[in-house]
Formats: sequence, C-alpha cells, structure tokens
Amino acid sequence: MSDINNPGGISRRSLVKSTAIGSLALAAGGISLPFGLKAAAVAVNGALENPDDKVVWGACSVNCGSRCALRLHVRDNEVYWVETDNTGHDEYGDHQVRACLRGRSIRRRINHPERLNYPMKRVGKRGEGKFERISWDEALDTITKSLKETVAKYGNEAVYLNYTSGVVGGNITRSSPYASLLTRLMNCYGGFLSHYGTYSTAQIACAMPYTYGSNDGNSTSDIENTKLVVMFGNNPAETRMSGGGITYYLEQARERSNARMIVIDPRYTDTAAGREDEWIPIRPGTDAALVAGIAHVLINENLVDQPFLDKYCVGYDEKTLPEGAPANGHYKAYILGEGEDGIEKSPQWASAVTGIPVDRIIKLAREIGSAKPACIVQGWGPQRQANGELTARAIAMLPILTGNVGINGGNSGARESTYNITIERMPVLENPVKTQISCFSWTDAIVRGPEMTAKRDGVRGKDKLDVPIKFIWNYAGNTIINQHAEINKTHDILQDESKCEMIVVIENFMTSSAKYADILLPDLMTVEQEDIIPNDYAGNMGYLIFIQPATAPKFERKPIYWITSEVARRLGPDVYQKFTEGRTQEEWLKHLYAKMLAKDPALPSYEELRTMGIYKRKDPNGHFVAYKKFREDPAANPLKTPSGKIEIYSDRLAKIAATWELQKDETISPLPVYASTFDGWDAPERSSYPLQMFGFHYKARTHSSYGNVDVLKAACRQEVWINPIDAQKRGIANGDLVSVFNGRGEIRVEAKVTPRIMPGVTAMGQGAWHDANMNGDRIDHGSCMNTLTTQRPSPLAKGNPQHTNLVEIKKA
Ligand SMILES: Nc1nc2c(c(=O)[nH]1)N[C@H]1C(S)=C(S)[C@@H](COP(=O)(O)OP(=O)(O)OC[C@H]3O[C@@H](n4cnc5c(=O)[nH]c(N)nc54)[C@H](O)[C@@H]3O)O[C@H]1N2
Ligand SMILES: Nc1nc2c(c(=O)[nH]1)N[C@H]1C(S)=C(S)[C@@H](COP(=O)(O)OP(=O)(O)OC[C@H]3O[C@@H](n4cnc5c(=O)[nH]c(N)nc54)[C@H](O)[C@@H]3O)O[C@H]1N2
Ligand code: SF4
Ligand SMILES: [Mo]
Repeated sequence: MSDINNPGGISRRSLVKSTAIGSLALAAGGISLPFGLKAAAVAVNGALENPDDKVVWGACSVNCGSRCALRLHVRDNEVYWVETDNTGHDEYGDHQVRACLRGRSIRRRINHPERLNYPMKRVGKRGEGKFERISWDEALDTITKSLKETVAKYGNEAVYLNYTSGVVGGNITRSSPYASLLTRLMNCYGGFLSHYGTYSTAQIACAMPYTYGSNDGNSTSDIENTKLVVMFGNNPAETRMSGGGITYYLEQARERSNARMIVIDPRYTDTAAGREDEWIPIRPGTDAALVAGIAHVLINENLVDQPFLDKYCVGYDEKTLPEGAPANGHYKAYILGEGEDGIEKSPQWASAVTGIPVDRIIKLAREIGSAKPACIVQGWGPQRQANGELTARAIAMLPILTGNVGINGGNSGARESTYNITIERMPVLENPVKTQISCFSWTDAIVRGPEMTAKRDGVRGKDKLDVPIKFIWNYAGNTIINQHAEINKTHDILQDESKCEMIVVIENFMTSSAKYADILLPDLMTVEQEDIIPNDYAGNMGYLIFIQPATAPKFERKPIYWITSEVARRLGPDVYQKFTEGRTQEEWLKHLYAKMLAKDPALPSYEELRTMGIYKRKDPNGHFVAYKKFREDPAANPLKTPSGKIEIYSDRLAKIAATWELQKDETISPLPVYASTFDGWDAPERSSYPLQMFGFHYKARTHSSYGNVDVLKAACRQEVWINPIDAQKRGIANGDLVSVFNGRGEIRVEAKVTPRIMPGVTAMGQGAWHDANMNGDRIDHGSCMNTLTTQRPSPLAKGNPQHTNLVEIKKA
C-alpha cells in the first residue's frame, strides 16, 4: 500500500521534530530525508482522502523504557500506515508522545511475512527450528499433560517462568513474570519457581538499597534547576527515545537551566553527539576508581559537605562509623589510604585504573565540588558490569559527599525517576512456592538445581533448591537464547531433553528462543487487542493509552488471555474459575478500570478514555526529588536502611561478605570500593583477549524486538565499534568483515572504525538476531553479542554481567 521508502509512515511534522530533538538516525542512518518527506506527504494525503479508512489508537508496548502512542490507519483489515500521538501541545508537560523510528515501523512487524500463524510442535532437535503444525487442542492438551506430570513428579518448584519483557507495556497482555497472566495461572495451580531481579537492573537494584534503602532518582525535568549534569553511562537519546520520554525532558530542562553536561562513557554516545560540554571516555568497569580519585580531591581541597555527612550518613569518617566495624573501616580512611588495603586513592592511582588523565580527574572533582546544585546520574550500563554492585553505590558517593541528595537540581546518583498514573494491574495472586533464584541463573538451575544454595548461588526463600527446572514458560521473551548469556553453552544445556523436559514459547516470530520450544504458540500482538496501559519513563508527565484492536485476528493467532484460560480449563474447573473469575478480557478491563477510578476520580470515564485514546497528566507535585522528605526531617522520615540514614558503610553487606562463599576474584564490601573483576581490564585473560567489549542498547531495536525489520536494519547498521589505533594494529579498515571471538564463541560482523570508542575497548549494539549453524561451526553471522558473554553471575546480585567481556578481533 504505502511506499517502501517510508518506514511505517512518518508525518512531516513529526519527522522534522524528531530530527530536531536530535534523537533519531533517519538522517544519520542513510534514509534520504527529502524523499522520505515527500513520500510521507503523499501518504498523509492518501490517508485523509479515503473514506473507508479507520484510525485506531494503539501503542508500542516493547521494553524500551518509553511508551508511545500510535495511531494506526487501517484499510481492508490491514494496518497500512502509522502515525503517532496528535494530541496536546508543543508545551512542556502536555507535549505529544511521539514514537521513534521503531514504533513508526510497527506495521512491518504486524504484517511481517514471517509471523507465526499456527500452533506448532517441535519435530527436530531443540534449536534446529523444525516444527510441524498442530491444532490448538493438541497444543493445549500437550502443555497441560506435561504441566500436570511435572508437578506430580517434581513439585511446583520445577516449573519456571522465564524473565521476558516483550510486552512490558501491557496490562492484560503484560509479559513481565511479576505481573503476567502466566503468573496468575501458575498461582492458581500451586505456584512456580520465581526469580528476583531483572536483566535490566540486577546489580543496581540490589546494591542501592544498601545505601539508601531504595533506588530512587530525581525526575529528569528537575534538571531545569541544576547547574551541572554528570552522566555516568547514561544514554537517554537511545534508551529513552520517545518524545514522551526522558531525552525530550533532558533537552528541554537544559535549555531552561543552561546546565553544563559531562558525559562519562567509553563511547561517544548519541546523548553527547554535540550537545555535551565534555565527553570523558572511561575504561569499562572502572567508574568506582574514578569516584575514589575524585573523592580524594574533594577531601583534600575541603570540598566535601561535612555537615551533610555528619547529619545524614553512616560511615563517612570515624564519627559515624557503626559499632562493630573495624577501626579505620570508614570511607575517608579508604580514600586516604588508611584503610585495610593501605592504598591512597589519589588521582594518579585513579588515572592508572580508569585511563583518564590526572589533570582531568582533578578538574572534574573541582567542578563537581563547586557546582551547586549538581545532578549526578548513572544509567544502567555501568551496573551491567561484573563489579556493578560496587560501581552503582560508588557513583552515589559523589552526590553524598557534596550534599546533593534530596534537593531540587541535585540527585541521588541513581537513574532518573518518573511520574506514573497508578494503574490497577491484573491481580497475580500469591505464589505458594517461596523459593526464588536470580533471573540470570535459570540455566544453572536446569543443570545443577539441587546443588544451588543461598550462600553461594543467591537462592532466596530457602537454603537451597530442591529440584532442577523441568518446565519453562516463555511468553514474549527472547532470553532463552538471544538475550541470555553464553549462547553456545545454553544450546548444549537445552539440547539434553532429559534435563529440562518441556519448553513452551508464546511468540509472534521464529526467534532464536522460539527454535528451542517444544510447543510454540502464536499470539496476537498488543495492537491487535484491547488494553489500557500507562507510560513507562516519561519525566513528570504521566499518561494512559487505551488500545483498540487494529485488525481482526488473523490465521490461528490467539490472545494470551484465551491461551491461559484454555490451559486453566484443562487443569480443572476450580483452576478455571479461580483464574477467570468468570470474566472476559473486556470485562476484566472494565473491572480494573473501575477500581482505578474509585482511587483516582480525576481520571476520565472508561468510555471517555476509549474515545480520547490517550490521557495525560502532569505530576501535580511538580518535579520528583528523591529523598526530599528525609533531607527535610531525617528523624521524622528515616530511610529504609537499618539505621534510617544513608549507609556509606553497610553492616548488612559486611555480614554478607563474611558469610557468603565467594571466589578469589569476587568482592562484596561494606564500603563502595573499587574492585577489579573477572574478565576486566586487568584480568589475566587479557593477554589472549586484549579488547574489553560491551553491548549497548541500540536505536535499531528494542533488544531483539524490531530486529527483523528491514528498513531499521538498513538505517542503523549492526557493526562492531573499534578505535582507529586498535584497527590499524590489526589491519582493519572501516566496513571490513571481522571476526570477534573469545573462548566462548565467534561472531562475524562489519567493523565501524571510529574514534567514538576509546582504544582497548570495543562495543556493538546488543540484541541482534543470533544466526549460526549450531550443528556446524557455530559462527554467529547475526552478530548477537551473547555468543561471547559469560553465564558467570556477579557476586552479590547474582546478576548478568553482560557488559564485562574480553575479546580479540581479526579480519575475517
Ligand atoms: N549482551 C547483552 N544481553 C542483554 C542485555 C545487554 O545489555 N547486553 N540487556 C538485557 C536486558 S536489560 C533485557 S531487559 C533483556 C531483554 O530481553 P527480552 O525480554 O528477551 O527482550 P526482547 O529481545 O525484546 O524479546 C522480546 C520478545 O517478545 C516478542 N514479542 C513482542 N511483542 C509480543 C507480543 O505481543 N506477544 C508475544 N507473544 N511476543 C511478543 C518479541 O518478538 C521478542 O522475541 O535482554 C538482556 N540481554
Ligand atoms: N533503543 C533502545 N532503547 C532501550 C533498549 C533497547 O534495547 N533499545 N532497552 C531498554 C532496556 S530494557 C533497558 S534495561 C535500558 C538500558 O539502559 P542502559 O543500561 O543505561 O543502556 P546501555 O546501553 O546498556 O548502557 C548505557 C551506557 O553505558 C555505557 N557503559 C557501558 N559500560 C560502562 C561502564 O563501565 N562505565 C560507564 N561509565 N559507561 C558504561 C554504554 O556505552 C552506554 O552508552 O534501555 C532501554 N531502552
Ligand atoms: S520503541 Fe520505545 S520509543 Fe520507540 S516507539 Fe516504541 S515505545 Fe516509543
Ligand atoms: Mo532491560
């Protein structure tokens, strides 16, 4: 229908705007703008002229941290053109929630020729991708039989709901295992082995509460009150791309405050891209050392906020060191070299670790120490390193030392917070099984479940697991293969059908994870169903989107509520009744919305919301300031830490460090110290694999979602970034096909030779689709970086250290 050069149909206004906020790669990525504009204009006119068109409100529901409204233009039961939010004004707080290049190309996912259409069972070996069409009855009966047998033989602890985030922006359709229909289903049937933590924030979400009792940051809009923004590994221009999201707020707020912005990242990011005042490249995994070097200057030059430290914190110096802590166990002693390691954390010391010149560290310290207020913020890149728990808490030390916590224009050092209109979630009921593993350790739990303990493997709720994982539900996720680490190892684990006996995958596409399914079920997309969903990260404007089905269901695709209800029916009438409570999907929506209205009468009525499509509300309390009440009156509003104060020294961590079983190269510490780690810049393996490598969240995709859309692949190429110095040594020119490898696997991909990445470090967009002959050489031609990552978890959170890798690169 519409032309192929116009990805998803982009209106003139929003195309111009999105390049103006600098977020998108349409211009940079090679689609010719004038032609795109012309094409868009033709599409707009065509859309307006056809009387049979309908326009349906939809939303992009992938896990990108934003959430965009879509207006889907439908003709002959087919989405042929996509527009975005057209409500509100170009005004701070009531602005349009404009979709990025991915959402605007959603029709290429909806109408993709390779969408799954029928239920299937596996006929080849796991991973071979050989399937046979079966009926829904056969599929549902097989699943139910296997579920019953698993529970009878091993107990409910052997059933696992894998981490998945494909429909994190859904309510009825939500895939996140904390809130999905599968959770509810399993809780109606005796429970399941659940997990804690996420692939997104495992380390920081575990660590920050030891310091602050929680993991909150100021809202980005509050940057309008700041003098200086320091971003550690935070790249909202790619990771919060929507016009309703953070990148818009960041630029708007900086326009108001004229704040300087310093970007600390091994990579010159799109967030920098000319808008930064300074880019400071840093060796991956060494931010805590930079912080220590800065602290050294702050202390020696009297730039610390001593009254703040005395009043609000525990463990900065001797005065507030908790009883029972070792003498000189405080932070100041650690920095000045009077602590256990006896090393002074001078800028010279920090420079050797981080690769940042001494002068620059000193200048940065003086800037941070004198800009009042300063907003120190970290993305989640630094914490996805193997020492990420320490790093997250260390970065928080800068605002703590300078008294920037709990005030407007400051921040806690955590990532930005957002305002939300509280949504009434589908109730998941209580899980009778209390045992939990970290979301990253499920492959371990298949291989050696009963050997996994609380003190060594982070099992929670019990001292150890009783049974291995035997049954996996995987709804809207690609973490079976693509998004989990060490793909070749996972493949070997899953090939053995005596270990994990049943894998059920519910998907829209034949992803690499789908290829490992025993039963593969095709479901509807969010935009093909009715649902009410809230914003994700959007600063201090919250909104709701009421999605209507854009088209009637096609082929044999079914909604997730139908699928789970039909399994419930087969598990028995009591399970069915408990699961459905006699409601249809629409009745559930009305029921949940009525509860929301009762709590929040300012909301529009159900019918009004359906007509509006999107409802927006600015945070009535203004900017969110993390720990504001604590700052105003710490006695009346203590933090959720044991002492009620900011714990620079954490007793709880000291106990864990003393009792957990750790390996030699693993550090858990009561203080936010710098520690080197396995596969780090100074690890012995670096002699064989001299380049540090991490993956970044890339504008081409949301993880692997949208990874099969041709125009996006063309606009944002999959490449491995390598510095000219490293490239020259290896005889690599820009665009050369190279082999990226380590002991875990090999990838073939084109090289992007660029000074935008520091020497000794390489990076590639994470989430590209794995594409290897697993019965042959296993070389991944799709450039999925998890071919190279490790399944070894981080020490405290037992989280995914997917950014900590060593590799070598050679010309292919
Ligand atoms: N190396 C490396 N690996 C990483 C990361 C990294 O930084 N580096 N990041 C990690 C992080 S933070 C995360 S959150 C995870 C994300 O990992 P995943 O949660 O697996 O995210 P996606 O890859 O987007 O996979 C979502 C899947 O849901 C499917 N899907 C989308 N919509 C629907 C729908 O309506 N119905 C159904 N049934 N399916 C749907 C998509 O087709 C896709 O296959 O990856 C982690 N993996
Ligand atoms: N376009 C797009 N947006 C997304 C996603 C996506 O896949 N695509 N995924 C979404 C999801 S689920 C999540 S969890 C978030 C992820 O958000 P983040 O975790 O913040 O994203 P990353 O790209 O992994 O890391 C952010 C930055 O950290 C840098 N970095 C890596 N290691 C280090 C380090 O050791 N020190 C420092 N200082 N910097 C480092 C990287 O170069 C990168 O620029 O993004 C969300 N947004
Ligand atoms: S991928 Fe994220 S930013 Fe892009 S349209 Fe979808 S929700 Fe919006
Ligand atoms: Mo994530």
